[in-house]
Amino acid sequence: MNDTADAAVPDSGTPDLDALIVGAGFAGLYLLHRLRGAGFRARVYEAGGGVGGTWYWNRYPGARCDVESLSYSYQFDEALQQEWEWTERYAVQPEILRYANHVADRFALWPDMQFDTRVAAAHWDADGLWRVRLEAEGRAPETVTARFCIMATGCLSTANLPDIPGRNSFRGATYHTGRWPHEEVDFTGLRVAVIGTGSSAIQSIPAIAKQAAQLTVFQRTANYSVPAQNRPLDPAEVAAVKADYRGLREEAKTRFGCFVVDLPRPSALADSPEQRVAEFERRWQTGGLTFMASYEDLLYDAEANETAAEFVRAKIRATVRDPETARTLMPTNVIGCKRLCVDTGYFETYNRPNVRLIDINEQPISEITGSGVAVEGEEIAADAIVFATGFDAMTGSLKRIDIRGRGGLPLRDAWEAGPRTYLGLAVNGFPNLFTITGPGSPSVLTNMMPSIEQHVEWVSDCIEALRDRGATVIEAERAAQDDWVGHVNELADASLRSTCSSWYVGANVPGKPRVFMPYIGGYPAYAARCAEIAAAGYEGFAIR
Ligand code: N01
Repeated sequence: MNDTADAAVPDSGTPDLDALIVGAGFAGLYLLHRLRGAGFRARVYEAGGGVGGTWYWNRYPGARCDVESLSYSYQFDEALQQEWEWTERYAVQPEILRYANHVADRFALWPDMQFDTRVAAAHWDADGLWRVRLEAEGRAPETVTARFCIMATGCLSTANLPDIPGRNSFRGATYHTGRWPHEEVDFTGLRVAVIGTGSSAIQSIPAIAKQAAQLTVFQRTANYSVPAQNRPLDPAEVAAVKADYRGLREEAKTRFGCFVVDLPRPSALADSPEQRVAEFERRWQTGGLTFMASYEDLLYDAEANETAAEFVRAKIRATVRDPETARTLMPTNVIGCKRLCVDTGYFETYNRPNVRLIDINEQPISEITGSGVAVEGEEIAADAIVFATGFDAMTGSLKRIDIRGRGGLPLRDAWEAGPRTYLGLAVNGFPNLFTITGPGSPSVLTNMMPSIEQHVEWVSDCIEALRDRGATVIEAERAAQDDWVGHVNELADASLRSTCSSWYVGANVPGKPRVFMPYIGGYPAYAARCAEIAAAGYEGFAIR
């Protein structure tokens, strides 16, 4: 840590808060608990009307986590993880939201959280404080000062709504999966159009198809999906995990994605075709994200990857009765390049007589009309349109806030060519600003809950360390940030994951710079590096 860098900051007086936290998702809740416990005056501001972050907004039918519930939960408090009862292998959205509310109750977080309040701007002032502008409907904007500003804004929270001509002329109801209404949406007897075939679409399409009179799916890129094989949790299995919850958590921390699946075999190409199919089939039957852990080289060797891709295509061919629909559903890109989807009855849904698939590469959408979706050659009548078109991932929620650092530098300008961070936690030019699971950290490539906990603990330990030595300002150094960005890019370039038009590289948002945003080296290597940097007195940070 470099104590001498940069000019001294004038005494700033007492701010309204030691730490201002943006967002009441799982990161914001734990930050508040942890910082308060360390004696800091912390407060959460949240645009939504309740806690839960992504699980507050993503209420679409079929929404469920595809990391197993016993692992997708906090581990920082043993009593909490012992007392909470998950009911299914993969928890549904309402259950995860209940869990978030339970955590807020259990740790008495409510008095220090303010809802329906959007953080519109955060400006670093010469006096060494963040001045944060809050906006709430029906109230005059308010400014709060804070020593530290912590962005717990989530990686997938700013909806991507494509600018399709005529979108606003549609007379029926429109929905975005990531902004689903709180009241129940009933599609019974309606003609529904779903645009997109990512994870949210793949979860919601089977549920919508059961209600709708007619469902038309507009697909731009076919997607790989594996069955969840969801089931109620067996009490004996839960008891076994709870008898040594710490053991499961510690084991997870040694794994790439920070959750435990069967260890991969070394190389798909080293096995015979029969052995390979047997291994893929075993993982397929186990269900979920374990499929991509079949072999170590699936994301590094195109030929190995193709063996897994072809296995999934064969499953689609065997499941979908109409050969033309099956062909359209078969992806041709690298498996795992876009986030692997996990489904319950997705491909089977296309065997229903009320479901139709349109490949918009062959029949492009020309416009949305008052009464439906017009593609080349025909208009598909619809009473409702569901945009399952994803998010402005990882940077969208940060760039939406007018964040200005030293010398008034806007974050939007600093990141014009793509996000640049040190460890995905801090940004040069933006002192005392932290980003939880920011770009440049493993985040979305891992189980988000332990990745959030690792960041929250690192940040709160860092703020405590500053207090202990009487320092008030910390800032990532330019050289350390450049080295980290270089390292993140180098790892991404070696992987097949960076080779397609995914939201990992920002390709889903027109005009967004193409940069592979998450750190691809896995949780263990990343967490070890963060710990080393802290142990070395916050190497790569200037502190004063
Ligand atoms: O979004 P997506 P999502 N015209 O970006 C298409 C997490 N998640 O909300 O692939 C037509 O994946 C787009 O097409 P293309 C998970 O990490 C987790 O589904 O860009 N189509 C794509 O098909 C996931 O990866 C869980 O060619 C357009 C779709 O819309 C991430 O969130 C559940 C279009 C968007 O897919 C995002 O998933 C759900 C346009 N103009 C989500 N623009 C669980 O844990 C976009 N598309 C269970």
